[in-house]
Amino acid sequence: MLFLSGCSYPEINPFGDEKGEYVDKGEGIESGLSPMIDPTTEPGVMPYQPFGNVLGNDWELVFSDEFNGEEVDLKKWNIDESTKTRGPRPRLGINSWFWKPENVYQKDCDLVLEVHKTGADVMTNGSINSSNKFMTKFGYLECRVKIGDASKLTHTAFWLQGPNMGNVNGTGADGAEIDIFESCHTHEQVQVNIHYDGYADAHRSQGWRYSTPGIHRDYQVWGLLWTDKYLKIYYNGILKHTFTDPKVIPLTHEFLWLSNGASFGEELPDNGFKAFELGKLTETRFDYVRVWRYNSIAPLQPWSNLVKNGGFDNNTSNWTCSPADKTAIDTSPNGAEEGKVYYRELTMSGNTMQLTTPDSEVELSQDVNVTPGKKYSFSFVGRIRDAIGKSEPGQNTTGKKLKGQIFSIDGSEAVSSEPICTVETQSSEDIFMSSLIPQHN
Ligand SMILES: [Ca+2]
Ligand SMILES: [Ca+2]
Repeated sequence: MLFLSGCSYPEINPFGDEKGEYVDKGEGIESGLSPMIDPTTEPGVMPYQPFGNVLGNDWELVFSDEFNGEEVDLKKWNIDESTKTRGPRPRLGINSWFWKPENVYQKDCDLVLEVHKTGADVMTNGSINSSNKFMTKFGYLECRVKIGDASKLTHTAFWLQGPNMGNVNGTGADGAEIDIFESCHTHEQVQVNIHYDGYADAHRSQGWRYSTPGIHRDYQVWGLLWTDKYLKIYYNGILKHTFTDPKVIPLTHEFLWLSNGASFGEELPDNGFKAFELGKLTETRFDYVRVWRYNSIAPLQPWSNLVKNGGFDNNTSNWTCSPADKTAIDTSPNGAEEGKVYYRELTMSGNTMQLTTPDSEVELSQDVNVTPGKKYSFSFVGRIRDAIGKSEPGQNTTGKKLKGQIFSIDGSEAVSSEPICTVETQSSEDIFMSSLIPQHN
C-alpha cells in the first residue's frame, strides 16, 4: 500500500485583510507595561518551517515563553486550580479529575504538567492559561511539546478560549474554544475541535482528526495560522486541516491555554483507570509557546500554488488516478501494529490521499499550466505505509517506491528523465520531497 499525504504548499488563500493584533495584560488594561517576550527566545525566531518558506518571514513576535526559568512566569500565566471536578469520564473509570497547581512547575527548560492517580477513580492534572494577561487576535501560534503518555488515560491540549464564547448568537465569531490539538488517542492521531455558543443547549462544535506520526515518541511542533478568513492547523510544519466556515473563526481576542486532563479516546479500555497504582502516571512537557502577528501578506504571494487541492482537503477532486478506483481519502489511524485493533473514523477523516495497491503501480496525476522559462519547485509529503507491521497476511511493502515525476502535457515526454523524488525505504514517518524542476523549453 502506498500512502501520499498532503502537499505542504497548498497555500492558495491569501491572508485576511487585517493584520494580527494582540493585547498584553488584557483588553482595557494599559498595554506595553508587561514584556511578553521571553528574553531567552532566540532573536528573530520565525515559525517552524522545515519544508521551506511556506509561511513567509514577515512575522513580528508578540509573545513567547521558553519555560527556561525556575518558575512559571505569573506575568503571563494563571495556574489553574479546579474547585470541582471537570467533566468525568465514567467509562474509563475516572469519576473526577482536577487541575492542581502542585502538578505544574518548570524543570530542564520545560513547563511540566504532571498527571497523578490520587484515588481509585480520581485523577489530577496541570494547566496554565493567559486569561486577562495576554490575548491575541490573528497571527501564528506555535508550541513544542512532548505529550503525556496517552495510554495512561490523559490527553494533552494546546488551546484557546475567548472571553465571550458563551454568547449565544449562532456563531463563534464573538469567541470560540479552539483546541489546536487534543491527544486523546493511543494511535498516531489527534483531534482539533472548535466549540462556540457556550457549553449548554446552544453549544455547537466542529471537529477533525488528523494524523500525527511520531506523536507518542518525542517533542513535536503544532501551529495555528489564524486570519479573519481561515484557521489552518500545522503539525511539524505540515498543513493538517483548514477551517473556512466563518462560524468557527473568531474575530476577537482569545487567550492561550496549555493543559492535560482525563482523556476520552474511544479506543481507550473501559474502566482502564482501575488498573493503575496510586501515584504519578505520566507528565506533559512544553518546551515553548510563541505567538507572532503578521506584518503583510506579501511573503505568501510567491507560494500561490499551481496544484489544485494539493492538500487533499477532504476529497480527491482535480486528481486523476490510473488505474481508476485506487484512491481514497485515508480514514484509518497511522502506524498500524500487528495484532492491534483499530477504530475506523466514521464522522471525521483526514486530508490524506491514500493509494491502494499491493501488487502494481498506481499513478496520481494533475495537469498544471506553466510559463516557459520560469522555474518552479515541486514537492510532496508522503510515506509508504505498513512500515512497522503487516496489516494483511502476505502483504509486504519491501521494494515499494513512492516517486514524483513531471511529464509534458501529452504524457509522452518526461520533463525530468529521472523521478524527481523517490522514497524506496519503508518509513513510519511522513517524508518531504522537493526539487526544482529542470527548465524546459
Ligand atoms: Ca457566539
Ligand atoms: Ca524551553
